[in-house]
Formats: sequence, C-alpha cells, structure tokens
Amino acid sequence: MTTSVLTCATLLSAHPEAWKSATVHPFLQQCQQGTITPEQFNTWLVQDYLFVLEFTRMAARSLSAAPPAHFDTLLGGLGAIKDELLWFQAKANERSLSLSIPPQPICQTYCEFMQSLAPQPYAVQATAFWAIELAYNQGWQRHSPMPEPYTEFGDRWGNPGFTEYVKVLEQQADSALATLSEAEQKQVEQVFLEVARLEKDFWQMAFAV
Ligand code: HMH
Repeated sequence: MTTSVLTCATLLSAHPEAWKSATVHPFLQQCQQGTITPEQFNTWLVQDYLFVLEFTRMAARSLSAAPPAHFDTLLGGLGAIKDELLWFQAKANERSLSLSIPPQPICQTYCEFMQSLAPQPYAVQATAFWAIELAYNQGWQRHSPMPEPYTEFGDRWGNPGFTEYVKVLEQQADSALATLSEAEQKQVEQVFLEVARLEKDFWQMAFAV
C-alpha cells in the first residue's frame, strides 16, 4: 500500500479479489439455491459453533485492550455472541447434531490464528475483529434472501442492525489504526489478508465431507 493512512476502507479497496473470495462462495450460493445437502450445511453449522467459541475469547481479549470509548460497542458485541452461542446450541439440537466433536483442520487453523493475535496491539485485534464480522455480514447479505430453512441464518448476519454494528467496529478500528507505525500497518494488512483467506477456506470445509 502506498498511502500512509491505513483504514478499513483502504484495506478493502486494495484487495478486492481476496475479499470477494471471502464473501462469495458456492456454499452460500448453494444455500440460496436450496441445493446444499443437509450434511454439508450441518458440517458448516457445527464447525462454525466451534469457531464462535474461540471468537468469544478473541472478543474478550479485544475488550480488555480497548479504550473505554469502545467498551459500549464491544460489550454489545459480547452480548450478541452470548445469544449466538445459545442459538447455535438450539439449531444443533433441532438437527440432532453433537457439538462435542473435534474441529476440522481449517477450523483449528482459524482458531489458532485468532489466538495468535493475543499479544498484538489493540489496532490489529480491532481490525481483525471488524474483518471477521464484515465477512459474515457481507457474505450472507450478498446471498440474500435465503430460502427456508436457511432464512434465519441469512438474517442473523445480514440484518440491518448487524450492518450498523459492523460500521461502528470499522470506525473504532480506524481510530486505532491511526496510531500505528508504518511497520505495524504492514502487519495489519497481512492479518486482513489472512482473515480473507481463512474465511474462504472455512466455506470450503463443508464440501470436504
Ligand atoms: C467463520 N467467520 C466465521 N464464522 C462466524 N460466525 C463469523 C465470521 C461471524 O461471527
């Protein structure tokens, strides 16, 4: 990147292809067309629950590194994650799926990536957090409306309230990014690209069974 002011918007505009592959995928297309098999959908569902368990820890670490002005949004985010975990458990129950299974390698890799952000500056964590939420917000939104039984899945991450939340996460990440050195900015760009790659791989996991 040539510009010295790194923002979430400049990350997106510098890497349109990487971001597209994170948010446009046959998994989502086949959910929208109703052609995904139940096994494929259930694979994603259980692995995403395992992902969100680790994402909860990442959210907590982000809160612990954040300035007080960001607490309100991050606490709201943690509250939404609490609902999401319970919702995943209910969805798994409806489908008679066990959530006590090992993560697949891609899920494991994504979880390790999130853990690796722990010692990073808040700006790095905040940008990764924004990118992860934006990927689902845009991914589900770009493939909406979803037919039944996937409508509620599309709405969960594609709804306007979630879009607003992601916008505030972007503003908070931008304000933190403004404090970074040039070397740290380079690192943020790598983290962003890693999120994009992991998101793409995560969708693909459903087709590995
Ligand atoms: C893989 N990325 C993945 N799962 C999610 N639930 C989100 C992002 C959004 O929380």
